[in-house]
Amino acid sequence: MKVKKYEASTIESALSQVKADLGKDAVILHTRKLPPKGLFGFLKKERVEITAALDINLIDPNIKSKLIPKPPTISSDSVPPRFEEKIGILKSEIDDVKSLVKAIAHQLADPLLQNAPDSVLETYNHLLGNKVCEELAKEILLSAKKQLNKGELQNIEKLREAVYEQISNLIYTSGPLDVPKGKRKVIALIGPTGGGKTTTIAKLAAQFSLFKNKKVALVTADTYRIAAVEQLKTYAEIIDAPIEVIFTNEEAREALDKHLDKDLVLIDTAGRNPHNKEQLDELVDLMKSCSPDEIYLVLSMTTKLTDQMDAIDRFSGVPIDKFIFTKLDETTTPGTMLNILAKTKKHLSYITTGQNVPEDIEIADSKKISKMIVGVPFETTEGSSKETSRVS
Ligand SMILES: Nc1nc2c(ncn2[C@@H]2O[C@H](COP(=O)(O)OP(=O)(O)OP(=O)(O)O)[C@@H](O)[C@H]2O)c(=O)[nH]1
Ligand SMILES: [Mg+2]
Repeated sequence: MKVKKYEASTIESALSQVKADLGKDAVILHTRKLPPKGLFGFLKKERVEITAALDINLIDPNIKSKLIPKPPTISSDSVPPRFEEKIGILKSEIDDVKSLVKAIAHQLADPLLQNAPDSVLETYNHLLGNKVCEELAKEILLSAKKQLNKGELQNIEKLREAVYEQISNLIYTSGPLDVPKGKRKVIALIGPTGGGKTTTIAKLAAQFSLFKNKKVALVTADTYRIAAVEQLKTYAEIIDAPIEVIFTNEEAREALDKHLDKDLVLIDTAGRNPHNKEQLDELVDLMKSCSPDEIYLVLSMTTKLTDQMDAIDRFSGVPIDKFIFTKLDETTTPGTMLNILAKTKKHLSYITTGQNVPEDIEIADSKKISKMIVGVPFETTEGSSKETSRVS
């Protein structure tokens, strides 16, 4: 039952309103005269009110069709998707809506983003898209905002430039591995499995021996897989560097004693599962036996941030000096680097950008990484990159 009130100056005009709206099946429930309203009501005419009702099941189909929306029609030539497909589509649409609502809620709740110019929102969303953490993205924007006047803030170019500066300041880099003459340097690379340790050792060994004329020796503690030893042996042969394969901590010490005359000794370690305590304890013992001058944690940038932070946490039993970030060529989320460096305040030494030995390695450059995050494409063929890749 649908009940409605109609008001007009005459009963006829009220009735015609009822008929036009509810049709000829409408039932008049009540009529009454309305007294004139207001201070000078006595000067105005009376009005009429009709209360009419309609039983939706009895009404004229023409009127009913106007009152009840038709279900959407499916064209005969469109094939309805299968149930699972429909569910899949719905799920992804729900996910989209959820993230949109989340983003809007954040933007509404945050004083920085509330009523912010489009340039700020666009840059914020860009940073999030590159996987910079929300809090960090806001901090960066706030600092950038302080550098700009109102007009500059609305100019996306100016804002991005300021954001670029802020990000550069948050990326701590160590510069290249320092290998002074006459003082042997021992470096160990550790990290989760498959991060690129062995390939990076080969790149560093080749760069230092071929381009810097340093006397390099390799030590591998990765004896779990035959292939791992073979992998490093092959590189050692190519660059004509001695290689020691060590099974025990005692052998590690002996191997290092054998190469006191070298400029650089690079120790490759087996990939460790960050959740395997026994493996991590072994690594801690090995590092104590070797006592390298510097320990580098190698992390692949194709790994999720939560897994990387978890690995950093679990490897913290080993005194890590610096990071090497690998597989930059494969990542679409360069903001991850910033999150790690801003959070840990540790220095980044090298980045690697491909599988080619020895060329796909560069000394970490905060400005270049900042460009990647802010949106300028990563220029691996930039004029100076060949020079910087020579680990000088
Ligand atoms: N795309 C790309 N692939 C890389 C890079 N560095 C290493 N890789 C590849 O990643 C894979 C694993 O590299 P490894 O050097 O064997 O990694 P690892 O950390 O020594 O592995 P484990 O010893 O098993 O822990 C290989 O296929 C490498 O060619 C890089 O910068 N970019
Ligand atoms: Mg390896």
